[in-house]
Amino acid sequence: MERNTFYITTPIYYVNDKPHIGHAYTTILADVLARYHRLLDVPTHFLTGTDEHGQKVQRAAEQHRITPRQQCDRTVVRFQQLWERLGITHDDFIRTTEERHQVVVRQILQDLYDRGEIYAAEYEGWYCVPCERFFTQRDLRDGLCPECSRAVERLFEKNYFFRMSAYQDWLLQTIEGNPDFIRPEHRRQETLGFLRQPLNDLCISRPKNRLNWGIELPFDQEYVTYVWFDALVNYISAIGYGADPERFERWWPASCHLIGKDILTTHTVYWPTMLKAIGVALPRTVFAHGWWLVGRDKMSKSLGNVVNPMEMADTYGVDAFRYFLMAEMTLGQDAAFTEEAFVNRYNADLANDLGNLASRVLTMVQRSLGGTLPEAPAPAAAEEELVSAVLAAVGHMQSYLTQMQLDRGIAEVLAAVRAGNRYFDRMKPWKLAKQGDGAALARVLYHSSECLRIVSGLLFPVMPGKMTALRQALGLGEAAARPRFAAMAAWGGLAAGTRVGALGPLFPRIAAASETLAEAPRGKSAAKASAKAGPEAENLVTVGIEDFAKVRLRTGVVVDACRIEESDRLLKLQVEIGADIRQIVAGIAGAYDPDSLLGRTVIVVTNLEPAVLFGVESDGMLLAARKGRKMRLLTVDGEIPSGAAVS
Ligand code: ME8
Repeated sequence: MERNTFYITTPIYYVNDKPHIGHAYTTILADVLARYHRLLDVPTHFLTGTDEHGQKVQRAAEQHRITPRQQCDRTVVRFQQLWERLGITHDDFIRTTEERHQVVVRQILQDLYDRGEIYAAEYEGWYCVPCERFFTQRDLRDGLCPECSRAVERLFEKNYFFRMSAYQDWLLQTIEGNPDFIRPEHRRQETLGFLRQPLNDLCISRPKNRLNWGIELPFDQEYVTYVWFDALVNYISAIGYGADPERFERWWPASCHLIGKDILTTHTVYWPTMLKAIGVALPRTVFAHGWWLVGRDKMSKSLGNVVNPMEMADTYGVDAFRYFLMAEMTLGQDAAFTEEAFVNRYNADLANDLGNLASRVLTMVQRSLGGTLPEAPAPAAAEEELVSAVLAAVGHMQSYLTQMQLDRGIAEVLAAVRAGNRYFDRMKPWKLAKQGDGAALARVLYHSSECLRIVSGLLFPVMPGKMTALRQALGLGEAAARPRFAAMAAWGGLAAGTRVGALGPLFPRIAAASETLAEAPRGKSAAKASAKAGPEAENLVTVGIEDFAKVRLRTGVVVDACRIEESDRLLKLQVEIGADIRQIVAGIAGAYDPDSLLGRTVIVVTNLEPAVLFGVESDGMLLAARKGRKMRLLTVDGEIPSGAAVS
């Protein structure tokens, strides 16, 4: 990040099939990194695209009984539509069938051929069709392809070779002397290990009688270019190599080629030697991320476990999907995708922590301050923990970005969100409102809003849609969709008089599959079933004392209560439970006026999973007795402090 430009690339994806979660992951990650650099005011160029030549695409076309060109044109749209849906902000999308790319590939081939860097030779070796790669006998593992463990074919043919072996020592030294070139470190070691074995020359051609879907060699019409020798060039052809020197100089060398660990050798051995041969500087970093597994399995069509990113975005929303992928994977390691993990993280981080803070703060600014922020009061001792957690998150996010530890940066921001919730609980603004302490109330709401301003900016690259909505509600106007790191690093950015708007639930809680099942018996059919079965049916389920003991019951005192506008059944309560204040939504509006509840002692289930009702978070449940329409809250028989255990 010490450079003044940031050029990031994704692999260009094969158009043999529709995109899956792996493609979505790399592209979202590149998008998040690009967006963070824009927040830092670093001129950024983000390239993605499609790899349209080669055997995989030709095979897919044959299977679909269409031409390779049709295969490309049909499939590329699926990638482009997905990127649009996922909010990807690439500056350029390159297709290797475009003329601007093919010209450069031909130019490089001719140049290398003219200088003897490419030569013709009879080749005999093992060829893996799906991987489109040749292997020597020594490379094979148990006689199978070392990459995909499938059967290999013996091939004899004339081909063209790039003198890659000549660069072996140079490449070893370069990688040894430049720890940032391949990241993370264990991938650097993997390439170094590979390079300590003899390095062969690279076969860069395919005879047309075997494969004709590719860029024809400029010096032999009987051959097309090996798809990798064509594809890697996209990183320079797209930014004007050989055509627009000024543009090329502006962006090259790339700051980061982001790749999956599957394509390490091509990017850290083939590509640097190709660049060296044409006299072009190496990219600063090739970063290889880990693999998304589905549970414990590799994702594969045959296992039928391929995760469709479009479906995830449709079911859970684009931002939540982006958030999960970024927060869950420690960059460089593998991660497991399960919907259960997704729902758990969503509910914990987004519904309970961030969504809760946003809804509490915005609602109170509306209700108690008429939606207008006061003059910025200087933070005092009470705000110390909050301000330092939030500003520390800004610093951490910046340094974790440089270290490519995005998940850690996000964890720091979530820690700041939790500090925001703690501050709110500790300062009890609803109490201040009741007591009519306007100055103290304004101060708490200002600082809570300020916390939201900064954390929403920090999370903007990950969840641009939701964070823009939150920032718009915070009255940030133009800056809502264009946060800046510089503006986040200083406390007090919200101007006095800022109009704060209402916002629906940002992240409504998702009911986990297990909860849905647990809820089922409460439905109509269950009620009917138990009515038919008679009163004794109620006794069918018995629980042991150890099960009953799992339910945590505490006394609480209602300190604030109001109606929920859209519902005539629900009240929103703030309940003090010992040192804690919980927001609880209770279906008691038919039986109690809000004001009549203030100061009452109630019994609260405190370890129920939080839920969102009518967009309002509810963290606990009150106990009540009911018969028909009549309902009365459970309370205690005499004085006892809030927070007392009930058993
Ligand atoms: O290799 N987890 O294209 P490709 C995480 N055209 N990432 C995954 C993944 C998974 N399970 N599966 C795939 C090619 N990816 C070449 C690249 S570049 C000059 C040419 C991601 O369509 C990951 O980024 O097979 C991986 O490197 C890429 O998809 C491979 O995509």
